[in-house]
Parts: sequence; C-alpha cells; structure tokens
Amino acid sequence: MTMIDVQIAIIGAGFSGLGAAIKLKQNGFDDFMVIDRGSDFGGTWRDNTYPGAACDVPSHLYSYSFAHNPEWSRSYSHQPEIHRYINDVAERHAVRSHTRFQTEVEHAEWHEDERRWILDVVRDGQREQVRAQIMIGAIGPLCEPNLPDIDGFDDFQGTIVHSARWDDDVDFTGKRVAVIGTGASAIQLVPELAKVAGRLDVYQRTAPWIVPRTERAYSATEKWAFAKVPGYQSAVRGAIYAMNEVTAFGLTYSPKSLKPVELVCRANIARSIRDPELRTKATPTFQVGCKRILRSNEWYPAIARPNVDLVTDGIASITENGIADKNGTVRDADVIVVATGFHVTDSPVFDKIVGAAGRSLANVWDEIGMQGYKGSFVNGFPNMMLMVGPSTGLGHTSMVYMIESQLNYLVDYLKTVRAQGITRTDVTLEAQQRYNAEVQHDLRNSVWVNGGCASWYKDHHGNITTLWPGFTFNFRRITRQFDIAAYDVERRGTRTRPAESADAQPAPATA
Ligand code: N01
Repeated sequence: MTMIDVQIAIIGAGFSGLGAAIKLKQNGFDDFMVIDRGSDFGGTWRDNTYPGAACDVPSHLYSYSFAHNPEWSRSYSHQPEIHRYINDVAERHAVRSHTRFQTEVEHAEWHEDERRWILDVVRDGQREQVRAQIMIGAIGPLCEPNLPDIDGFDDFQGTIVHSARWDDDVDFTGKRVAVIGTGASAIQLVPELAKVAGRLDVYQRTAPWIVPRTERAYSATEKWAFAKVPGYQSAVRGAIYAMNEVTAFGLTYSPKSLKPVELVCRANIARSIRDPELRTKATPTFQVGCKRILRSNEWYPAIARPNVDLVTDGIASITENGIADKNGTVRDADVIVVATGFHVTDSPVFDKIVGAAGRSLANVWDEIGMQGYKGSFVNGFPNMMLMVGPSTGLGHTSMVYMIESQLNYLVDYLKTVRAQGITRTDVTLEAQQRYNAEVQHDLRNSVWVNGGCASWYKDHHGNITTLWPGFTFNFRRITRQFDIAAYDVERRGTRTRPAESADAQPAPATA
C-alpha cells in the first residue's frame, strides 16, 4: 500500500477546502494535500447540477474577498457560473498540483502514539494511506443527500433522482413527475421541470416563506465599473453585507421585527396565485425565518400551472408505479425527484472520523449534540480543524464570509504551531462547554428556537447546533486570532497534555 506523509491533509475541495489551500500557500505552508472524491473543485457547487440551481445570496458577496469577480453575469449567479468561478480561482492560485481528486476518504483516525492522523483513502480502486500531522475537515454540511424515511422506495419501478445527485440523462419531457420536498432546492427545480413535464405532482409537507428574487443581468458598463473603478466592487459588496446583517438582528434577537418580511412574502403569494385554496396551501403556518427564507419569482406561478398539483395530504408510501398519499389517493409517476435535503447533524462522514479516545465524531455528537469550539475544533479530536463546523451556518448571508473568518483562525493556528513547535492541540472540554453554553444562550430568543417549525437546523437533542447566532462580524472578531489559552497543547519534546482532555465525560446536551 502506498503511504504518503504530509504536514496537513485537507479533506474537501469546495469553497472552504480550496480557501484553506490558498491561505496555506500564501502563508508558506506548502506541505499539504487536498483530497476530494469528485473530479474538480466546487464541492456542493459541483454536485448540485439540478435545473435552475442557483445561489440565493448575491454573487458579489458570495465569493472570496481575495478573488473578486467583476465578470459576474447576474446579481444572483447560477450554479455553472459559481462552479466555473471556483475552478478559475483554484487555477489562478495553482493549487491543483496539491490536490488528489477522485479519492475517497474511508476512515480517518488519530493515532496518539504517532501524533498523526492516518487517513485510509481509495483512489482508482487502490488503497492508500495518508499520514498527516494536522487534518482539516472541509467536508461541507450540505454534501450527503438525505433520502426520506418513506416506505416503498425499493418497490418503485420508475426512476428516482435526488436533487443533489442529478442525472442529466433522465428526460422529463412529457413524463409524469413527482417531486418530494419544497425547500430551497425544490423551489428552484420545480419551475424548470414544470415547463417540460406532462404532469408534475409536488409533495409539500411544510410550505416555505418566499420573498421575490430581485435578480437581473449586469450590463457591460456595470461590469466595466466593477473591474476598473477603484473600490466600486468592494463598496457594492459592503452594501450587500450591511443590508443582510440587518436580517441577522431580526432572526436572532427580535423575530417580531421580521413582520415586514412576512408581509412581502404574503404579497408575493397574493400576486402570483388566484385560486384561494392553493393560496391557503402555499401559505406557511410558522414564523418567517424559522426555516430558511427562500427567494423566487417562479415558484408560485409554477405551482399554479394547470399541469402541476401541490399535494399536501402527506405521503403514505411509494408504490410500484407512483406515490400513495395519506388519503389513499395514488398518483402515478415515471420519475420521482427527491428534493429532501441533506444529512447535516447526522452526516455519515462523522462515523469515519475517529478521535483520541477511539470514539468517532458520530459517537461523541450523538451523546452531546453537534458541538465544537468556534465551529473549528472538537475536544478529543486533536490537531483536527473543521471548516463550517458546528454553529457556523447562516440563514441570512454569505457562508463565504464565515469560511474566510475560519481561514483567519486556521492561519493563525498554523503559525502558532510553527512558531512554538506544537505537536498536539486539543481544545479543552471546559472552553468548548463554555462556548456552546454562550451560543445556546444567544439563541434563546431566536426565531429558529421559537418560530414554531421543525428544521434541519436542530440536532436530535432539539438544539440549534448548525447556526451562528447574531451578526457575522462577531464571528469574524472571535476568529481573528488563535486563542491558545483555550487549548491543551504539547510542544516538541514535552508531553504536558492533561489527562482529562481526551477522556473526560462531556456534558449532556440541553434542549
Ligand atoms: O433541503 P431542505 P434543500 N416527506 O432540507 C421535505 C441550501 N441550499 O435541498 O420542511 C415529505 O431545505 C422538507 O419538508 P419539511 C440551503 O441552506 C441553498 O431544499 O421538513 N417531505 C423540505 O420541504 C438549504 O437550506 C441554495 O416539512 C419531506 C424538503 O424536503 C439547504 O441547502 C439552494 C420529507 C427539504 O428541504 C437544503 O435545501 C439550494 C418527507 N419524509 C439549497 N423529508 C442557495 O440558493 C423532507 N421533506 C444558496
């Protein structure tokens, strides 16, 4: 078996893994390898190729601050353009030579005696071992498709496609199509499928709140200005950022102040749907913001089309030929599109990462909920930094901003390790618990906790462990510097690690 030794292994070549690779290079850390199971950069933006896939955060903010793109064609970009952008940035920063594509990490385990992460990977059917002093888990929270727990999937004789694993060979023209789910992915793909399908049944469990999408193409003059007028693109970026942060206030601290957003959503429904029964079905019953606020001008016109039915009776089972609802009606389908999201707090990847006490992330998080320190480190998993880890997700603005905050933290961590000859770093249980208690305290009045909805933002303990509470500039502030006091560290030639860091019992989750 081939064994490869590197200082730093980065798992994942999406926005965060690529960002980490670039920052490492820029700061003189050249001994690293990026590993990704796909065939190019982009992560979720490579994998989500369903028709209509697009970003609902404006492009000028949904991009790296160190790689502005004056050429964005539209105010909100579509998937192919974002995917292209990420690969262009990778090319410009020459990180491809550090990257192993089509390489799947099957298992990653911390070996205490060697002070190394050992990664078992499979590449072209060949097993290899990568040994790294530091592992960066840039695996992305939205990468493992979630198949709903509905009886009968195996019996279905037609075609099943998940939104995050699109199959371009499936022809929807004139077909009877069923879509399960009405989240961010579904509201983008349903309008496209409705244009070509013979019949389209959309199975809605919970109606989403949807604001209009103020999307438009940029003119040649605007693109010229973005490229040539000093500070113009940064100013636009800053303005988008500032406007979005206002929403953060409402989501976290004052859900009542989101009432105007709800009125905009209600007007969107009233404007687009005439049939009172369909209007009622399409109107959510939870507080706006409790689930992600979606953006679309096309969803309501699509579900009002004569060839589209919004089914709200609930799914009883999948049959050989279609879907049976809870009223006993069976609707035939040639293709079922499953737009039911991702395993976020219960990702199967968590089983593959095993820390110092021989326990996997899945074991640990099953017990305490998805907790970490500053979204980056987890007690008992030394020398491992997660990108977009616990409590870093957002409902209101660009994840790239959060990723870049973590990149600051990562670089300062690595510089500290280099300067001080550190061989082992483990966040203390006390620091992690204190941090999570603060996060949960900050979330107590939020719409995500009190808005009356079920969402993937919550873990199985009922805690919101995916979202950052409040303003993103606060996360930027706390990740500016690596705060070594929160960690048990061991330096070259010493073994000063206190016993409790790996072995102590974590506090149970509090719902
Ligand atoms: O997944 P979701 P998604 N029976 O989990 C329904 C990001 N994103 O892929 O609401 C019937 O949001 C479920 O119903 P309910 C973004 O962060 C961003 O759409 O749970 N229905 C829901 O309607 C987003 O939040 C963009 O009652 C079932 C849907 O499936 C995240 O990805 C674009 C069901 C799942 O919605 C995930 O979005 C796209 C069942 N058993 C995605 N199980 C941007 O524009 C689930 N559902 C940036």
